[in-house]
Amino acid sequence: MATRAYSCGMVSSGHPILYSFRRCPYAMRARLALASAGFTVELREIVLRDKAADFVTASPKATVPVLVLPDGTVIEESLDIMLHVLGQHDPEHLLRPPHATQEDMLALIAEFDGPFKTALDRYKYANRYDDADPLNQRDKAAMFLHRLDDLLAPQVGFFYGSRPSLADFAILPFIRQFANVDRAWFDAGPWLHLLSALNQFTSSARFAAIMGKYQKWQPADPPLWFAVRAVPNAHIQAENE
Ligand SMILES: N[C@@H](CCC(=O)N[C@@H](CS)C(=O)NCC(=O)O)C(=O)O
Repeated sequence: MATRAYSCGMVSSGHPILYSFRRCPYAMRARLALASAGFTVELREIVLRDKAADFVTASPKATVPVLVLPDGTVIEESLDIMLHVLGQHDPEHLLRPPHATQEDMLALIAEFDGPFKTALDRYKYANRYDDADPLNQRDKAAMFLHRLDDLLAPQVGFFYGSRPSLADFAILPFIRQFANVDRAWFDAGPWLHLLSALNQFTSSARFAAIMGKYQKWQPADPPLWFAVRAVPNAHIQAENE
């Protein structure tokens, strides 16, 4: 895991600081892991077109999410944040699903962070890329969806068993992003298990709890505590009913 030390005296509360952006799927990953662990962090909402100086000082690469630990360690990759948080406390066993090893999950996540995300960006933001044909890119991204649909077929709802895992929470925010580019097209696709899993995820109490709306953080603001306590994961609730 790549971490950096940060010593500008910005960590004052004894709690980690999460620089986040509500709609960013990478930041959703971090918030989902923190919610699962039940950790409290100070949330600082970043506006990407007007990044706070403290955020850029903490992490010059300036992408969200960034987690600054009380000892000044800076974790600036979403997956590293998930692994760090769940490595400390993993009450829902996201790192140990019934039907996969951590290596299996990391391999799947790498496919979605790599070629799937490359195609997704060229589909969603085709005008930012020379020669990107959005429909061709949509087809490229869609090839990866069949893989997920096959994984979901035996247990309906989760990639690796009867409860969510690191892979579900790392990948589903990006499936949501892909689906929302053209929701009617996605909903008509041949990935019924994935559609059902996505709908279950986005309508869960857990997802609602990590999607709170916050004002842009200003240095003079009092700390805004992000602490998801006892919000059931709708998946687990359903399993126990
Ligand atoms: N590899 C990074 C990617 C994070 C990322 O690209 N986040 C986007 C927002 S969704 C961002 O901050 N982009 C910087 C910008 O738009 O200036 C991670 O996993 O955390």
